[in-house]
Amino acid sequence: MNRREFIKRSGLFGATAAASPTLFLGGCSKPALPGTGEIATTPTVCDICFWKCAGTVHTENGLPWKITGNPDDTHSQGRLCTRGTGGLGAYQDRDRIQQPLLRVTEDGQQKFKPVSWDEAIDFIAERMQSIAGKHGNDRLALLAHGSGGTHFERLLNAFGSHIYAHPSYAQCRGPRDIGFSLTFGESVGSPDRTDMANSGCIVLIGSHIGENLHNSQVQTFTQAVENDASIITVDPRFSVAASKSQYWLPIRPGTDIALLLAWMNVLINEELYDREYIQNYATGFEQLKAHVQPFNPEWAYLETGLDPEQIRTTARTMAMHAPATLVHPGRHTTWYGDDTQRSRAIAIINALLGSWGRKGGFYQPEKVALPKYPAPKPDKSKTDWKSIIQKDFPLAPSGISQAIIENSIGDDAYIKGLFVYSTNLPLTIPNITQKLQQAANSLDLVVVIDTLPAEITGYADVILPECTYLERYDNLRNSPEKIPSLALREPAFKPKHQTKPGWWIAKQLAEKLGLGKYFPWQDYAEVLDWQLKQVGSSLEEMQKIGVKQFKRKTPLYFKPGEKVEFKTATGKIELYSGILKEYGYDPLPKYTPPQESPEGYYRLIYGRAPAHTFGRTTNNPLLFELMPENTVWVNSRTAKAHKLVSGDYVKLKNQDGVISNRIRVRVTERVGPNAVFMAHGFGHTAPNLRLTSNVGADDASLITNVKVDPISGGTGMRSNFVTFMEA
Ligand SMILES: Nc1nc2c(c(=O)[nH]1)N[C@H]1C(S)=C(S)[C@@H](COP(=O)(O)OP(=O)(O)OC[C@H]3O[C@@H](n4cnc5c(=O)[nH]c(N)nc54)[C@H](O)[C@@H]3O)O[C@H]1N2
Ligand SMILES: Nc1nc2c(c(=O)[nH]1)N[C@H]1C(S)=C(S)[C@@H](COP(=O)(O)OP(=O)(O)OC[C@H]3O[C@@H](n4cnc5c(=O)[nH]c(N)nc54)[C@H](O)[C@@H]3O)O[C@H]1N2
Ligand code: SF4
Ligand SMILES: [Mo]
Repeated sequence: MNRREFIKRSGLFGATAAASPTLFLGGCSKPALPGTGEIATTPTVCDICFWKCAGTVHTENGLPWKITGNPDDTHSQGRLCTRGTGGLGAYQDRDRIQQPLLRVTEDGQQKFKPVSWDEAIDFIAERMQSIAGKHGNDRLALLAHGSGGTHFERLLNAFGSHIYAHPSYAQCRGPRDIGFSLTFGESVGSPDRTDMANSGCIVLIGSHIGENLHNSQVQTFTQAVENDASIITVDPRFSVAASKSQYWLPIRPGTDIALLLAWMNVLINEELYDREYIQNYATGFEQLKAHVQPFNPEWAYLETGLDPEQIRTTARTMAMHAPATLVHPGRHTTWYGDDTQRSRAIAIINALLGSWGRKGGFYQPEKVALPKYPAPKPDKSKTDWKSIIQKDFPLAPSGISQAIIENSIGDDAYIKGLFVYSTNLPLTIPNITQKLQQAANSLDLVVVIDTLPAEITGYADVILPECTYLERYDNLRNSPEKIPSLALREPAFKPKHQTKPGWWIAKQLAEKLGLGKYFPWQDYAEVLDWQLKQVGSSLEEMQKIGVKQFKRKTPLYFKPGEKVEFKTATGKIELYSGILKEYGYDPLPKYTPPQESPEGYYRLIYGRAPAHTFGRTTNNPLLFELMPENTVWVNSRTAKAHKLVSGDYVKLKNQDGVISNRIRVRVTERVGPNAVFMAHGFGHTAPNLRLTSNVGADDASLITNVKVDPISGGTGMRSNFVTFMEA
């Protein structure tokens, strides 16, 4: 009998919180005057988002003081963003999970009981072995987002399970990865390989750089603005980026493919495209040319609401600066369910402008050739799990998170045990809570590894408290980028309470399961030191410098006239995609008109706010202070019709009758009359997130109409509509 009650309330999560009344005193009765103590510094890699900026943690007498950016780091260029600067709040958060917790039933009621690490590890290992005995070793899955996920992936691989997914695929970059890979044979990667510092023209399709605070991307965008680059921002909302733009195109939501097709039509018919580049590198031009003929700017006007002359002028501006014109691929691209087609259209325009592999467009990234630590390698998967759990998406290169949940439901489900590392699924995957509950009822084991008592912990059998990034080693940062570099994250503090680093937890489990040979290190520092020594550095050196840059071995851009072999089926840039055709999809980008709003409802759009990363920082005491709650942006006409004024609390009701938590109104001209906008990450319901619980509204709860992209499996989130109710 596996019925798991969703456990909402447990006084145990923050049991000792009352003992530390202020944030900075850390229990000292008489703190030294600030500035008089002993200062120490430790290198870190910020983990408040996934841009991975390198920085330095400064402590005074061992107590937190500040985190600054490392000047030798290209991700931060010496400056952390708002959120990274508030990283100390993750360490100081009073609501952190303090010890392992096990689901028990006492007096007929399910609750979490604090247990020792030994007890927690024993319990998990036993359940894993029992699953393996009944169903085979390959039935465990991992959902992860973040640096420590690799340790658990290794653990499951060593055990014989290979099923995993990251929400950064099907809830984020999936369509873009496939769209660009199908076209250029490679995806855009992270950090995005955009050469904005050298661009003469930048086109942003929704990308709201400036609110989306990926650090060096904001800095290179700012550089482009300072260089007088022409910025063209396509966004139904007057975003921060729109305010820096030469052209703001307030598009009707969901009609971007119509605009992109019209731009192609102008570039091709006015012969503004890079003819030589297309001749040398691309295939399918004639098919593309024929395909876009009907889609002139007048046609696009009817779909997008954008002035045809403005569509022509912006296409000509793009061509004027080409190849130093970058049509930004965006990052969170799971919007309307036709997202791979939109990403393909963006890729194709970049090809027409000749910007892939060219200065001011997309550079060719390079990583440091860092050898792997010589530990035994787990065997490869014996089962083709993707063809079992996500067979409808044969082109998906990665695991699809919602498919893992769906394949965990029912007695016949393929997946029998689930590890969730650093991803808060109820706020992350739209419309998932009911399925999560069903999955939790079916699975033999649910392990959640988190730092906070987030909503996802309520579904666990065992909750394992990881220490924060400021208290642990992780893998060296080695990203594909312009200047290859390595960066070190090292503990600045001893882990608080009984929390432990991910690498330690995975190793304990492995040892208990008799898989210790896959984790032969005593301390993860050994792994890092060994790796660093292979490339002429050492842990000791990195402890001093934090970031080390390496010389590139490959050219940054294509050389003029260079023969390039693209990693596509034809070895060329595929304007027409033979693979899409072969699998029964449209080989050239197809426009699908968006779903219309029901009468009296407004399209719900969402995005980022500079002070927060999703829902992972809303309980961070320092960042909470900067932005305690989100607001719903409402156009003044809409506000008038509903008699709303700024500061009012309302509830939002969606097309399926789901009602949100209360949220304050912000009346503004910056969003059109047909849509409303809110920042994602608020409206937590977990009661032990004491600062943020029940504050603001959660966009995810209102996203019940999910449009799944048939190519990538991405969950399109923007076909939802809301109206206002009294709070
Ligand atoms: N409705 C809606 N859904 C979205 C989006 C949206 O805008 N709106 N955005 C999508 C995008 S682009 C993405 S990338 C995903 C992001 O999705 P997630 O990465 O799932 O985002 P969070 O909700 O921030 O969840 C992070 C979880 O990790 C925990 N955590 C933080 N630090 C650590 C740590 O050091 N160790 C461990 N073990 N846990 C830690 C936090 O407490 C939290 O529970 O969401 C997607 N889903
Ligand atoms: N501060 C901060 N920065 C972050 C993050 C964070 O949590 N906090 N998360 C990071 C992550 S993981 C990601 S993936 C990125 C996401 O950031 P981006 O990829 O830049 O943005 P999106 O979420 O795709 O788009 C949000 C914008 O799209 C606009 N929009 C809505 N509908 C439409 C439409 O139909 N057409 C067009 N053209 N625009 C539309 C919205 O008004 C909004 O301005 O941000 C990253 N940066
Ligand atoms: S962009 Fe900001 S939050 Fe993200 S890693 Fe860099 S400093 Fe940290
Ligand atoms: Mo994302």
